[in-house]
Amino acid sequence: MAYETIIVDIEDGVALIQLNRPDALNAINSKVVAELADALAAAEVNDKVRAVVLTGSEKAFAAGADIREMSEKNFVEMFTEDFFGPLNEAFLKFRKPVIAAVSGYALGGGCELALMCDFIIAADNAKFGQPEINLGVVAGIGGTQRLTRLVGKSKSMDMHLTGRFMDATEAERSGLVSRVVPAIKLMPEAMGAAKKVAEKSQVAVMVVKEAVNRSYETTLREGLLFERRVFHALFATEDQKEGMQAFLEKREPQFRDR
Ligand code: DAK
Repeated sequence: MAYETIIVDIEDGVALIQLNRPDALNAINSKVVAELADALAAAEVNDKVRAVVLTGSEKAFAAGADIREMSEKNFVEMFTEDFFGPLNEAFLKFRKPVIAAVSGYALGGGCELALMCDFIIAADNAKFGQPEINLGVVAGIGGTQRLTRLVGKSKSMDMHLTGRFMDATEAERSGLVSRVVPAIKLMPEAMGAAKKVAEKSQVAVMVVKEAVNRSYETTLREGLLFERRVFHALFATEDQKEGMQAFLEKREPQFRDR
């Protein structure tokens, strides 16, 4: 599929997906939703892709859902089209790791898009916010849920109720992002992290993603059991034998995803 609103490049096991609507600060419209969902589905079945980096431009990761497109819609249209539903589903289904590389604005649906990724690396000029309250609505693709789990109730309420923006330092302090780097170093940092992940055993990588995500869905007791069982299961792989043998032989492991 030829894309209009995103650019996809595959390099060294990493698919770099860049939002490409610079005139609208990468606002997410239905075309972006469809193209992102398609790119993820393609990445899932492409053996050359072992990790994904999702990014925007220097000024904006994404300034939210496209207000122009949304403004005229009524309830029946939103509901029957399940506006934004396919994007959420595409991320929930995607089993390889996705790193968000955020520079500039990540607002509303843009912040929520970053939150759908497995972790966020931010440039020092990043600004996160859930300003939907200013438009007379509420976050609708995970903000009230995912942001709250990451930063806690008080800060999440503050963000959603006041619509204020959080800078990169506050975002890192609050656990929203995993690293902050100077803007100029954002892409090397994110691509470097993704390439590092791409070198690991893909089976183990996918198990890590499943296990960490499971912690949001279950009790601690069940989560601990799930983790222990998948740990046991990895002893059925050649990569576990190789990884441990390589350590003992003081060499780099050669994983074969088996
Ligand atoms: N949508 C459409 N166009 C946008 C946009 C957006 N979200 N954000 C910016 N743009 C456009 C501007 O209209 C402008 O276009 P032109 O006027 O040049 O044609 C261009 O991008 C540059 O923007 P500015 O001129 O405003 O640039 P500034 O540097 O002055 O300001 C800003 C940057 C990011 C502070 C400002 O653009 C801004 O406040 N943007 C809106 C931010 C926002 O409110 N985001 C939240 C949107 S609501 C759901 C589905 C979706 C959602 C919820 C539920 N369900 C299905 C359940 C999500 C909702 C949202 O995300």
